[in-house]
Amino acid sequence: MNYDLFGDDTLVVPQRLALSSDAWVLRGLALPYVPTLMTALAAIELGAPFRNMQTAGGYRMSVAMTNCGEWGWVSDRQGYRYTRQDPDSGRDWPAMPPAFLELAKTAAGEAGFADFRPDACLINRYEVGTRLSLHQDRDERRLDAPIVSVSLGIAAIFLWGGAERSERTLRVPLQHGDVVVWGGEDRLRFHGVAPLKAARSELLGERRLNLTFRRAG
Ligand code: MD3
Ligand code: FE
Repeated sequence: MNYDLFGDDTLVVPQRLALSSDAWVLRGLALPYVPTLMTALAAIELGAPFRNMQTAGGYRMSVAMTNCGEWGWVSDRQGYRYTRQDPDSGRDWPAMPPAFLELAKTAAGEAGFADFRPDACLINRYEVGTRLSLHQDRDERRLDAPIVSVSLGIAAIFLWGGAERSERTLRVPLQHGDVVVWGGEDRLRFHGVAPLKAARSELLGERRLNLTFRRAG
């Protein structure tokens, strides 16, 4: 991938912001990939539609989710886990598109994590007003691998906490095309997404999509 987004020699120069020692915001890194990502997403949605999963407590998550790759993250009355098949259809999750893998590997490399080979991509869909409460990502078998997150559509405030739930959170605005990579000592930080404020994106309307790439198996 080159950074000549507009094909007229105008270069998109990604900005790297260190949130901490092992967490990076790569501003706009995903922009050149957007058309390819959208085509691939449409195909994934046909095979594995977005759904609002249940929690162990019986609530439904406000964020709608689906997956692609060898493993998919699911939540139901039994709790959280990764599965090889979509429980709604009984079929394997749609394969990880090559452009997804390339973006995830490139982003991880830019943040200093060589040889990232994700086998799971959780796709979150936020409507205005929806949120993701503070949590840790610890259902993956490989906590030594980083997680790569790609934001698309309307902006969100990402909540960046500490090692304990009670620690204060910083608010990090994430825009369309931004990529966040976190691993190492930041891998188990508490984090979440503040209720999405009303806005309109050319590409996605009043919505935000987030792709998170993980090494789950
Ligand atoms: C975690 N998704 O799916 S990813 C999730 O925007 C999830 O949909 C959010 O948390 C979303 O599990 C956030 C972005 C992110 C960025 C930096 C982090 C998560 C982080 C740093 C440390 C821990
Ligand atoms: Fe998370």
